[in-house]
Amino acid sequence: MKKVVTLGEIMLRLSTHTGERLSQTNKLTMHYGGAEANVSVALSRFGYDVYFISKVPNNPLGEAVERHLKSHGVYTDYLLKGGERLGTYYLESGVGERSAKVIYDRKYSSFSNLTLEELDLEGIFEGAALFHVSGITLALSPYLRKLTMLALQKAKAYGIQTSFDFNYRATLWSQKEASQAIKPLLPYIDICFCGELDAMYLLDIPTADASLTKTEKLEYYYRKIKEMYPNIRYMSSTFRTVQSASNHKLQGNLYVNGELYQSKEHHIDQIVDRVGGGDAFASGVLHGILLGTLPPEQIISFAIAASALKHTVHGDCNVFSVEEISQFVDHGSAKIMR
Ligand code: KDG
Repeated sequence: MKKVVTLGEIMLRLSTHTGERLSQTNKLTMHYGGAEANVSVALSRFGYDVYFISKVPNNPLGEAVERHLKSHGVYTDYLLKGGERLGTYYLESGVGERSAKVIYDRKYSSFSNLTLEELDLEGIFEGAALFHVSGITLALSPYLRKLTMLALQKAKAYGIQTSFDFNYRATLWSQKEASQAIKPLLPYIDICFCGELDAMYLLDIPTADASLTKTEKLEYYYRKIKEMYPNIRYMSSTFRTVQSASNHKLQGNLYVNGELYQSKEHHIDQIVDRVGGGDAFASGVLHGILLGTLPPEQIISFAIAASALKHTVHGDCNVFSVEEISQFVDHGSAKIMR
């Protein structure tokens, strides 16, 4: 199967139970998260040989993380050991009108302290079909910004497709910092996950005419990005229509060869856990592109079905197979899987 390389932080996630605030709870549930780690797990489950580059502490938590990755078939050859601690985040569950809340505790993590000297990029990309990374990695340290640039350059030198998810997190860095870090990388990107807000606030594209529909606005932003970075072959994002806290509609967008392809809307009438929905979507798009034979309409339908299904299970990872997602493509509505 094709080889995929990713670079990012894997974190411990501790979530409160429904109806409990972090400040009052005495019971937390463990999961593992991290945008690129989630994509790695999904693509590995789809059958790819995924190599996850990261660093975790040499302690039982580092071991647990490695076991998690391996249990999903992800290769940990480039999972360095050492440093101070595993990045952690807390998820306070939302109820009704009260939204869920993410609280990071990831400063001084082993991954964020990774230095350029520790990782030899030589050989990692040999034989790979795709390298994927996200803006979260860039936000964590100046070293990781440099490492990401070097990795992208190396991947391009090997003729490998590259994918970048903006994944802007306002609690990690400012728009200005993100913009300055992301812009120089885009000339090395083939597949880009970004939406209207990324285009406006991180790429400084003038705001679309207010009279346009939301689809026309997205087409306008994607056209502008393509003018600035003609190397980007695919751009993709989701539209989310919020009906109520647990009831959303999701639609996928994929822009390729000057055309915007849209999936039908998936109606999720009982959201269990939204976290990782974007990574499940990105994995679906990447799978469609890596197959090399799927028309854009089918790529985007598969990706949005993968994301809708992710909303029905706890944890950050997409744990559905290609067959299950494919069967779900024609469903209008996502229900809890028991
Ligand atoms: O995309 C999901 C991620 O946001 C989640 O797994 C945690 O990587 C994470 C982050 O930094 O927010």
